[in-house]
Order: sequence, then structure tokens, then C-alpha cells
Amino acid sequence: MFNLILFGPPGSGKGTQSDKLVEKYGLIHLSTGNLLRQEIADKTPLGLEAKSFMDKGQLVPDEVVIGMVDSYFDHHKDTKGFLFDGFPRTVAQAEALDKLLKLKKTEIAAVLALEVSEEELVKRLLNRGKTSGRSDDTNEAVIRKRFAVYSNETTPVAEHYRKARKFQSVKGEGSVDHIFSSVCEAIDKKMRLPRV
Ligand code: B4P
Repeated sequence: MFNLILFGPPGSGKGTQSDKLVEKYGLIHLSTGNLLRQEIADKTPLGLEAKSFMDKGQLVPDEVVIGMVDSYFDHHKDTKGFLFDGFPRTVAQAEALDKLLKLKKTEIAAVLALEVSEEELVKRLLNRGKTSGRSDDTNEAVIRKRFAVYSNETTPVAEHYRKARKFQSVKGEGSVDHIFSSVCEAIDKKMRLPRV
């Protein structure tokens, strides 16, 4: 299996790049943001709980997210690999993911982090808020709160993977296609495949 984490702050383009990456590499896309939004749309108890955190720009509790990922794994037993988008977002989630992958006798091959300035991120998210119907994108105070949460709770995840020599930064500003080719270049090196 080839398992990749796409890492970066809210609005850095993880979802945008993931859609293109899963198509090219045939990986299963595991976006905890999308899974949580689906639970909200389906009005499940998990969705109702998650919504109260997401609307405030907070992270959904680890046990909820880890349980959801575990059950997603159970539904995708035969895959050539996962692309994790927006997960893990805390060190506890990273440790849980390491354990879950170990049980499957596999591991993370690489963590690619999209680097984008905060001003560009705010611009992108407010712009997305105009059309996405996402309540967490329409209020600048909530967006700033998400950056603070990212800085306090999610940046330590980078250190977790730096220690394991799996972490690599990629410039996340510029055209979507240009960023995509930088990300593919990094992945291909990891996979030791010639570039297509
Ligand atoms: P997510 O759904 O993961 O979304 P995100 O971080 O806000 O955005 P992403 O980086 O995917 O940006 P996108 O490509 O869409 O999280 C939402 C919330 O869910 C979290 O705040 C949290 O509450 C909860 N959650 C999710 N996972 C969790 C977890 N593991 N634990 C706890 N809570 C969790 O791009 C953003 C915009 O920029 C788009 O409009 C796009 O079109 C635009 N864009 C992309 N690339 C661009 C480029 N190169 N140039 C210009 N614009 C670009």
C-alpha cells in the first residue's frame, strides 16, 4: 500500500489537490472534513455533535474522528492506498493512525504540507464561503479561530512526522495545476516511478 497525508492549514488546497491526486494515483480519498459534512447532511447524532464544533472553528473531538476513520477503513479493505486529507489534525490522531496502519501491516509513506500565507488563506476561505454554503467559511472571526487551532493543535503533527523523516513542504501558492505538478513530483520520487 502507498499511504499519503496531504497536510496544511484550512484553505491551503488539500481538498482541491486531493481530488486530482486520487484520480491520478488510484488512492482512496479519506477526507475527515467531507465525512463530517456528510454526517451533518444526514442529520446523524455524530453529525449533530460535529456541527457544534465545526461552526465555532473548533476541532471535532479525537475519539469521534478516530472512530469514523476506523469504520471507513473497515469499508475499504482492499485498496492500493489511502490519501488522507485533513487527517490527522492532532498528535493523538496521528498516533491512532500509526496504530491502525500497523494493524494493516502498512505505514505512512509521506506527508506533503502545502505552504500558503495566512492572508491568502483568509481570501480563499471567504471566497469559498460565498458559494459553498459552509457556515465555517463565512465569518472571518471563525476562520481566524481555525488558524489558531491549527497553530496550537495541528502544527505539532508536523513534528511527529518530521521525527519519522516523512515530512516535506510544497509551495501551495500559484495555479492549481502548478501546485499539482509539484505535489506529483514529490510523490513520484517517493514511489520511485518515472514522471508521467
Ligand atoms: P476540512 O474539510 O478539512 O477543510 P479545510 O481545511 O477548510 O480546507 P482545504 O485545505 O481542504 O481547502 P480547499 O482545497 O477546499 O475541515 C473543515 C472542518 O472540519 C475543520 O475546521 C474541523 O472543524 C473539522 N475537521 C475536519 N477534519 C478533522 C479532524 N481530523 N479532526 C477534527 N476536526 C476535523 O481550498 C479552499 C479554497 O481555496 C477553495 O475555494 C479552493 O477553490 C481555493 N483554492 C484551492 N487551491 C487554490 C489555488 N492554488 N489558488 C487559489 N485558490 C485555491
